[in-house]
Amino acid sequence: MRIAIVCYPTYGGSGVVATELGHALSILGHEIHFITYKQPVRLDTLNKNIHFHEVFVSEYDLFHYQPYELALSSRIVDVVKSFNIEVLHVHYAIPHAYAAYMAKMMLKDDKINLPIVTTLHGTDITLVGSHPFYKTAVTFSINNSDYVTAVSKSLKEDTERLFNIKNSIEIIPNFIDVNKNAHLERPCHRESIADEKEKVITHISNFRPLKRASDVIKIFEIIQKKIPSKLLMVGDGPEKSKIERYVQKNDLTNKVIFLGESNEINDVLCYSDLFLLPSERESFGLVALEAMIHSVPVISSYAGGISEVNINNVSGYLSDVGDIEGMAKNAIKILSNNDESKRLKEGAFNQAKLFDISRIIPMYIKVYEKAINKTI
Ligand code: GMT
Repeated sequence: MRIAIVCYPTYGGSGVVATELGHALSILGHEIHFITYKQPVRLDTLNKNIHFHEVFVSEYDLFHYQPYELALSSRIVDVVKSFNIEVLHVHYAIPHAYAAYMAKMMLKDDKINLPIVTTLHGTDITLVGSHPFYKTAVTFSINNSDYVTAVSKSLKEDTERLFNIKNSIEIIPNFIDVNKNAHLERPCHRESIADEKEKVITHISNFRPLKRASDVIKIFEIIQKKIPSKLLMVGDGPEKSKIERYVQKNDLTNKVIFLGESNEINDVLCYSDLFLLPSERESFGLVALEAMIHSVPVISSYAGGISEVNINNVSGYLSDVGDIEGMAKNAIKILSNNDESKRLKEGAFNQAKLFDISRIIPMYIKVYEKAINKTI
C-alpha cells in the first residue's frame, strides 16, 4: 500500500507511535510518506520505502497566527497526487484530522477519493479537543474520517462521552517492538549514575502539569529517606524549572539528576529499578510500556488508560491520582525486597510483551484495507 502519515514530529507518544508504525510498515514493503513540519525525532533509520515531506509555513507579518492547517492540507493534496497515495493516516485530531478533511475535499474536485484514518491519542480529546473553542471542529473531523481508532478503551469511552460521535471507534492499543527494545546487548552504564547500593528511579515526561512531576519529586523524597536512591528526571517542559527550584530548595540536588529530552531512553531504562508515572490524565502511557519492556516495574496512578497497560500487583502498583503516600509506600515495598522486585520485573516484561508490534501492525493494516475498500 502507499500510505501517507501525518503526525507531530516532536518528543511525545503520538509522534513515536506514528513513526514506529510507519517504519514497521515500510519494512513489510509498504510505501510510507511522512508529512509533517520536521523530520520525526524517532525517524532515525531511513530506507527506500520511507519518504519525508516537510510542511512549510511562511511567516507573514500580516497574520497574527500562521495558517499551518492550510499549508498542511495543501501539502497532503500535492503528496497524494504525486505519489498516488491510497490512504492517509492522521495521528492526533487537532489539527490533523481537520486538515485531512480539507485535503479530501480538494481532491474530490479532481475525482480522487482519499480515505482518512484518524487515530486519537489523548489530550487531542480529553483536554484540548473538548474545549469549546475546538469542540465543533474536532467533532466534525472525527465524524468525517473514514475510520477512527483510539489507543485505549478508556480513550474510546472518553471520546464517546465528550463528543457527539457517529462513527464507530476501534481500539488499537499502542505497541512496542519487543525484539528491538528488550535484551539489548549493550552494557548498562549504571555506575555513571549511581553507587552500587543505590536504587535508580526514573520519570520520563514532557513536564506538562498533567504529568504531576511535583508528585514524582515528593514520592521520591519519601523513598530516599528509607532507601539510598537516585531519581532521573528525563524530558523537558513547562513545569521543569519549578521542579528544579524545589529540588534545590529541599537539598536534593545530589540525588535528583535532570537529563533533558533524550533519544537514549533505552540506556536510561536499562539501569532503572523503578518507573514513576503519577499522571492526572493518560490515555495509554506509552512511556510505562517502554519501561516495562526493560523489566522496570511501574508505580502509576489509575488515570485513564494506564490501568490497561500497567496491571496492579503484576507489573507494578497503581494508586489514585495524588496519592503520594500510597505510591511511595508501594515503591519502598518493591525496592526493599528482592523477591518482590524480581516478581514485578518479570511481570512487567511479560505484560509488555502482550503489546508487541507484531500483534498490533496487522490491526492497522486491516483498517487501511477497509478504508481503501469502503464504498463512498
Ligand atoms: O502525554 C503527552 O503529553 C503526549 C501525548 C502525545 O500526543 O504524544 O501523549 C498521548 O499519546 C500517547 C500515545 O498514544 C499516550 O501514550 C499518552 O498517554 C497520551 N497522553 C495523554 O493522554 C496525556
